[in-house]
Amino acid sequence: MKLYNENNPAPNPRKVRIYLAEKGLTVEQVRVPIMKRAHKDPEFLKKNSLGQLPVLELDDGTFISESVAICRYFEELNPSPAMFGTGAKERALVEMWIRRAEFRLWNPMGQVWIHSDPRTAPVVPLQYKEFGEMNRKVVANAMTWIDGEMADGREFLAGGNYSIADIVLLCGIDFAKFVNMDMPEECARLRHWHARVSARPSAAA
Ligand SMILES: N[C@@H](CCC(=O)N[C@@H](CS)C(=O)NCC(=O)O)C(=O)O
Repeated sequence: MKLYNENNPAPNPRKVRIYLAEKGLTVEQVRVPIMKRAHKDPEFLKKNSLGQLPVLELDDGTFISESVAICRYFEELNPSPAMFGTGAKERALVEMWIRRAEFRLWNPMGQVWIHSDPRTAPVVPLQYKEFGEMNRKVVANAMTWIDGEMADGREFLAGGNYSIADIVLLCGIDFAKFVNMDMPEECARLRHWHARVSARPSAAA
């Protein structure tokens, strides 16, 4: 088994590395340097036709893309400690927060990165700068909304237990900062949550 990976700041491979660290799992890793466009190499496109990282190669030759799907694969084989929730309610809440973090925060954050960041300009044929910049507000609104949801005093995003939903949000918040979108000052609950999850040794992955 091999994990095709890229170093930070690439946020999607980081999700898998944090997850593996939390589970105490080790997997052979192969670095695919994005800056050298190795992820668009015809050989790599055979592994993931979207040319994106991470990708997990199984011993039977199957390739699994999508960071959360890769984590889910490991979860099925290594259920403890549970990172996708236990029981119907917790599992549903974890799923709900993965999707909310992805749709509400990651999607607009990606549009800022693609459409208004000078570092992506060389590989984006047409940047819609105004659209990209507009999404900064959408990201800030998402952070403020999540901060409001945390007013119930929950310790982690989906409730009382640290989960993959926290990993998705953590990697999103940290990449947003890399694209100059830090958490708004007034988001004290979100900032406290971020400090807590960042203090876990896995966050260094
Ligand atoms: N939804 C995918 C997103 C994968 C993704 O966008 N990965 C980035 C690295 S963080 C990438 O490969 N970008 C290059 C590209 O999209 O061309 C996942 O969760 O794995």
